[in-house]
Amino acid sequence: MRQPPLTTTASFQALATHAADARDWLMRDLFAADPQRFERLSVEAAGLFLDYSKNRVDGRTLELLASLARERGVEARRDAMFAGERINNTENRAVLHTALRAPRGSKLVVDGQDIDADVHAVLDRVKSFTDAVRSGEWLGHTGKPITDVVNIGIGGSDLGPKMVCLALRHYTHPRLRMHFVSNVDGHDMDAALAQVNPETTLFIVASKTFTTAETMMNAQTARSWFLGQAPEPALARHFVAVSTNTEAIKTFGIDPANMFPFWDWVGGRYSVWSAIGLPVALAVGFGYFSDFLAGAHELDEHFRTAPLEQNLPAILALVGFWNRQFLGAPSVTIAPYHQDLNRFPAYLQQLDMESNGKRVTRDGAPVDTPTCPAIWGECGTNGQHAYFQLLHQGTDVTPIDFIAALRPAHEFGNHHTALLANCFAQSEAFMKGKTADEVRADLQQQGLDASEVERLTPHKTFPGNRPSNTILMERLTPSTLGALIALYEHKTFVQGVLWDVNSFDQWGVELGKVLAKKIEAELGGEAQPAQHDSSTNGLIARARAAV
Ligand code: G6Q
Repeated sequence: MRQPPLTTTASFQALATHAADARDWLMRDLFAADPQRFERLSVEAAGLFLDYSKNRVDGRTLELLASLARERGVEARRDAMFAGERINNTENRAVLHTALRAPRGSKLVVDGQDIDADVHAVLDRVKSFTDAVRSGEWLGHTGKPITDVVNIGIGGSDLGPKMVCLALRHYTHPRLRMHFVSNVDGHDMDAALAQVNPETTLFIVASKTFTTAETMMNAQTARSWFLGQAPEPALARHFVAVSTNTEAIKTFGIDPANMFPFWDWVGGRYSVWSAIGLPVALAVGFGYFSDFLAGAHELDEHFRTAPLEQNLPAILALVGFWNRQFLGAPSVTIAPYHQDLNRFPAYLQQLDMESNGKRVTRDGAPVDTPTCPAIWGECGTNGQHAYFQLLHQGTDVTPIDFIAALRPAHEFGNHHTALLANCFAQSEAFMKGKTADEVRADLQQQGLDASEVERLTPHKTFPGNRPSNTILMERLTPSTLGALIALYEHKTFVQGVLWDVNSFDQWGVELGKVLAKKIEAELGGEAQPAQHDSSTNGLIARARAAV
């Protein structure tokens, strides 16, 4: 059904009126007025606890946001996604990453394809292959067990497995070292190959399409490097592929028996749950990989069944939408207070910005409001010593998602106490700020004279009233990590429905690819200055002169 422009909807207009009042609210006052605020504005599911009380919202804001979600058809679109309808309308595809983590027996059949059977048949193959590599039964061509795995992929075929392998490093097999090569920059491959031995290395060529330029170049380089030191038949023990493109894999020279398939209804950035997760299953073993899928499934069930008012992904999406639309927040910071989630902000950058970085609706009309904010971040406490200055005292309001585990996976207890103290202190500081009067009182107490107090006060004042969410889990485990990723996937989905964009295509990445092909030919061959502007020609000329 065609959606009316967002700003013309009754709920959006009610929110806009409400927002005019909310602009003057101080969160300090909201907390003071309601001792139950934390209890009322927090929610728990699938091992995740979300505190969203430190946002500039009240009960009415949340009611209006839930009405907007209903008016935009969030529940119906959610159900359509789970049922396998072709909601990716510009590519005419279903969007079924949720089916990849559904337990055996879910009986989902879409367009005659028995999704449940296909998914579990591949998972069975992932299990037997990863069991064999991990146990040492799968040997390299000279009879030695595999010690190193090099995943060659980019974008969705890299970010997910890499982030998850890092996050679950406590669960990884002691013999297997994981490497990820994504960049066409030869330094990336060079660094990986310098660390591995061809006799004991397994290469995974991970590409949904098996046409991605960077991955193809990296895969060819790895193949040549390997064949420089091993005979051709050895390829079968050292190269496997994850793809939807069987023909291209055969052409590349990988035995189809070493291919792990997936399907066009799995978007790249939603593919870590598919055979693209092979590095994860190799690293942590199929049991923990299954726990990872099960954690995501538990969150899926929550998303599918909980009313919007108690639905974690819906709340995260609605509050984020409020901050973007009505408080004008141009970006969102992701701050995991867990070093093992080091790559999580980068992962979310792709998930959110590639999904909702759109400017037209599903019908091709311009979206009449700003859409996806920029997503960025870094682990706490490191970020505190870098860009948190801007978050506290800069001119933009930047909402922050704090993410922490209550229990660490190490035994240095005092470190964890310090870490959590910092995490909670930051959210408190963002909310409360420090008024000019409070600063003055402090400075006077330090014995500064009156003119010095006045000179320093504006610099030391914190406006506060800056929104944040805090997501807590008991521990970072395969299951809670699965739930955490699914939480953000569905948050992204809900925001996409509010803006009425197609969150599942990514046409914006195409133009640069086409131009890069042309310029690559010019760098190695004849320049075509008539095709470019003076800047691009100038840059090409400099690179040609340097060769
Ligand atoms: C993700 C994008 C993109 C994709 C890469 C790799 O949603 O589509 O990041 O994953 O371009 O694509 P291939 O897996 O086809 O090599």
